[in-house]
Amino acid sequence: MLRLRFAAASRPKRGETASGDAFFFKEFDENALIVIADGLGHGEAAGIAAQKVLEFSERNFELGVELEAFVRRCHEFLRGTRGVVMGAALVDKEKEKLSYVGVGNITALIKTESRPYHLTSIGGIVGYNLRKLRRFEYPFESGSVLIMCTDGISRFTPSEYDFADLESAATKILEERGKDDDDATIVLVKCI
Ligand SMILES: [Mn+2]
Repeated sequence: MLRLRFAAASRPKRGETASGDAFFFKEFDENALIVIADGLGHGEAAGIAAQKVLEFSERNFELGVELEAFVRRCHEFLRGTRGVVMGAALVDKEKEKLSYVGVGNITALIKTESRPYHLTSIGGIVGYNLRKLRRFEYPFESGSVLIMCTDGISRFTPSEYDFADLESAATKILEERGKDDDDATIVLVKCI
């Protein structure tokens, strides 16, 4: 069975105290659920929507094994808020597979020894308008790193970073690629 390492780095937009981004990581049974969310806009109202994603995830992480249902129920829970864009990934550590459901502008990819897999998102806003969800499956093997970012992180080439120390990699990417004019969050999950 795969073993996972997790690291994240996050900070609000310059001049703001509250962040509109949130992330969640939970291992249960042979699975791990990873969630990242970016509340529409920034500041307090965006933060309320993002915090609701955390609250939902903490209560319902076991629903992660049905990832579309997890995101759809989260959508219902967020109604009346500003809404979020979000990515939800479920790692099956036994089958060495990663399932992904992404809605809106979240960057997600798997860095492997050979080629990166870019994880596909559909359009929409969780809590506001959601089309039919699509779940994509990818191999997730020893040495692979899942990278998930909100759009407060500028595009970067993963091969330019060293993921041996995951905490340092998350901190360095946030420092070097974080945009001043948005909340910024990066989440890393590595298979060892
Ligand atoms: Mn953003």
